[in-house]
Amino acid sequence: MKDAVPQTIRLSDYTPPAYLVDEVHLTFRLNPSATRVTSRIAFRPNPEARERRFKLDGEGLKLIRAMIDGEPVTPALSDAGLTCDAPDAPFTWEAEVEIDPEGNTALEGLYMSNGMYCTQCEAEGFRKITYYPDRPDVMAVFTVRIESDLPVLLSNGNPVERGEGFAEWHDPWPKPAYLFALVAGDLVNHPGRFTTKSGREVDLNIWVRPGDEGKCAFGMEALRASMRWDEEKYGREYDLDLFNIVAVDDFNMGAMENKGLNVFNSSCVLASPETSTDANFERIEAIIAHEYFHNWTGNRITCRDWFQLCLKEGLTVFRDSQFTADMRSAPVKRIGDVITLRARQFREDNGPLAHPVRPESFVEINNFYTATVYEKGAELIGMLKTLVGDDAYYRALDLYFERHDGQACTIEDWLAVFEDVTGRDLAQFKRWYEEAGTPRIDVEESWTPGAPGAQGGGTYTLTLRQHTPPTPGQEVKNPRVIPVKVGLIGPNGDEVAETRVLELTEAEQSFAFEGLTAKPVPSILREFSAPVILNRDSDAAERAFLLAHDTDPFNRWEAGRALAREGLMAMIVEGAAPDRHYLDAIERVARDETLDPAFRALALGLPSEEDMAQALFDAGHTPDPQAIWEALDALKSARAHAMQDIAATLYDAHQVRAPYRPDAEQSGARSLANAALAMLGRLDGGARAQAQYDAADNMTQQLAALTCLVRANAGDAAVQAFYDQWRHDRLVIDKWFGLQILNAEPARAVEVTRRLTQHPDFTLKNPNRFRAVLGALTAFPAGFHDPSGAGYALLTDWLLKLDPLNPQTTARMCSAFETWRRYDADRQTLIKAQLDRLLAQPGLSRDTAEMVGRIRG
Ligand code: 0A1
Ligand code: ZN
Repeated sequence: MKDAVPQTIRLSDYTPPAYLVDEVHLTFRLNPSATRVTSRIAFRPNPEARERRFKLDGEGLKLIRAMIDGEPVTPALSDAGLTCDAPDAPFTWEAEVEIDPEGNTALEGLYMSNGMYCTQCEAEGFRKITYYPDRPDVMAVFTVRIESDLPVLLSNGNPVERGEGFAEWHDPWPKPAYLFALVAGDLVNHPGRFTTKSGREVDLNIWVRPGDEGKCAFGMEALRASMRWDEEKYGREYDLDLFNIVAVDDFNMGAMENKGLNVFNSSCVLASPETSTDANFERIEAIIAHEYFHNWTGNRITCRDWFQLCLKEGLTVFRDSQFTADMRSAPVKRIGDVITLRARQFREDNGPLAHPVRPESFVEINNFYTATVYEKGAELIGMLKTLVGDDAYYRALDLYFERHDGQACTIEDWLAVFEDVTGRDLAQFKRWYEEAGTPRIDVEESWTPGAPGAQGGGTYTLTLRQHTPPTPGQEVKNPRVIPVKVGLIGPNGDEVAETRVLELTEAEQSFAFEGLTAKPVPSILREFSAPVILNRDSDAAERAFLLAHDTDPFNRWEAGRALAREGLMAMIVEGAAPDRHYLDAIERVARDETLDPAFRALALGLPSEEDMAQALFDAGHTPDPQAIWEALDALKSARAHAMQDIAATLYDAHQVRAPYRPDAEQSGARSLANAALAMLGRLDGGARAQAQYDAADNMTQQLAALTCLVRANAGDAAVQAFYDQWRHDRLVIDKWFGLQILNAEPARAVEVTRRLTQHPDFTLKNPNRFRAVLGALTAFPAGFHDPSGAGYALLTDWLLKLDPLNPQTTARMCSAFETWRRYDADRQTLIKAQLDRLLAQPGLSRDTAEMVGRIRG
């Protein structure tokens, strides 16, 4: 257990470290239940320190001995670390501790996964390995010796020496302890090579368990592409002779950017056509890029403290989005990013867990690896780039790398490089980092025709008003600078004003477009140029017009989405029939051969249940998850009937005959064909899906067919066959668990989940498996929010079981309850009872207690 009284850590309390570290020598004598770690650390007083107290972080360590400059010392120990008298001059600290990797189910620090030793040190895991100033502004050069009979012994940096039963590593780049890594096991590697632009030869490896070596080729190519891209786009070159990636089955997050030794959740690196979907391939490519890009944005330049997390995460997410846009389709990537932003970040920003992109306080930092820090953090970089322009953006980045290489920085440092390059005052922009909440922009328009007979004398005026609702602990919000990209379309469908960036800086501001011959239709917030909610009264005809004519692909998609959402609202609130405008307009898009199939597939997507719940709530209604599901179901059926001819044509026309490739072109074709298959499955009882299932030679096709069969209630045999075929493959079986829940009838979802938690392959020890089952239930609102409260109780039962083993994953999963206040009184009572049940649990972890406490309010 961590400290008895959880402390709130505040940004305003930051003080520089009392001592700095120049060098660290670590020796690990690996043993599953009793690993010995000896450390030799060169400390020196920090001239910037405000007080001189020698204090080291440490958790769950058995101290065997400690020495300062060779003399034994007896430090004062606490749950959180130790303090000791120390010289006011440079000195050497030596300590030996014992730790228990096998008993470490929290997966932070040094732990074991299937017989392999592995570390996870971000954010504060290093203190579970040895006593150390475990804070990112203490950067040091590490030398590591690993003693073990295991065949593969890895750490950061370059190998120094390898002998019988040991290996020694040296990382020349000073780094904070959170980037330390060690891996030891019976592993095999998929090798590769990369020559940097200056001619440095770099050895690349992906290390996996024997049997997985056939699933590394795609990851290796993604790594090489990322290395090349960072050189070309940002001028950033790799800085060691070796880059290792390791796949591990038990991992709390997606992957980790440890210097020269990235550790990946195996679901985020292993890929093969037979076992991975197109979406998996795209995600793997993006995560490999993300971790690689951290080498400069995160590792070479790191964060001064954890409040600055968005400094590395927002920027790195932005960079990996640029990479995917370049590798694949930029509009498709943007649409996908906005779908996730709205689903995860808007949900967070409009509920009890709302916090600024740079939070001001936390109890447990692990609870702040959030959509707000990552995804909204990336949106902030995108806005900055829009405001200063591309050229200034890249000049500012050059200055950032030049000025801050080797440093631990803050958001102030980041904004200063933009101010210095552009001369622009970014004080107002900084509010985006400091104030939580999603701004709303209301739009009003007016049209003044030109004098009679005068061609092109008309003026169109847009008035934009911004306001941000209060968020917990922040009642008052100030106007922000919001870049709003706008273009205008004339009545005949031609663009009459190209995209221009309106800078909204006031609470209310008007922008005039002159020289127009007729009243245009505005296309506002093109490319989703700011993470805001845009409110504009519009009718179905105008939405359909933009869906047909907008030159901005994002807004074209957005028009279709709005049309669908408004039609669904009318179905739910007024009992209306499916909207003909929507059905006609979407059919035209589906038929439009000039459009990218991937775009058409996205346009055929419907708002999620979560989108609808938020939209209903914003419009003053109490969302009913079952009613939302039924409306979506009815619209899908109406659409399937209305489009049956075109669906069959699309399905046939987009079958991919060439050998499988996970690229944008093929995956776009498959996604359109599978969107058509889903429509046809509502009409043919799953006949086509069964044929596709039987013929499938890749996971994308197999899973799409299986999903369709389960939805059509015709999947029992295929579900069993799928399990029999893939029972040896953990990652595929995760999919098998999830799809049965996500595609169940809502009234059966809790029962199906409960049954699957009894399955012999279900385990609490593996976060992927836990998320595949319980996470699927929480991702299915109509099932999770069953009016009986059975979904809430089942989730809570399992959270209570997981918490003593793995607080981090438990705490993250609690966000399933974050929207509770938008539901009816009965559901609120049921959820509150479960939140109270969690809080009443003796010994509840700090992670979970903080999350539940914030959610409950
Ligand atoms: N820095 C990693 C993500 C990560 C964060 C925390 C972790 O444990 C608490 C593990 C990984 C990234 O952004 O990829
Ligand atoms: Zn990251």
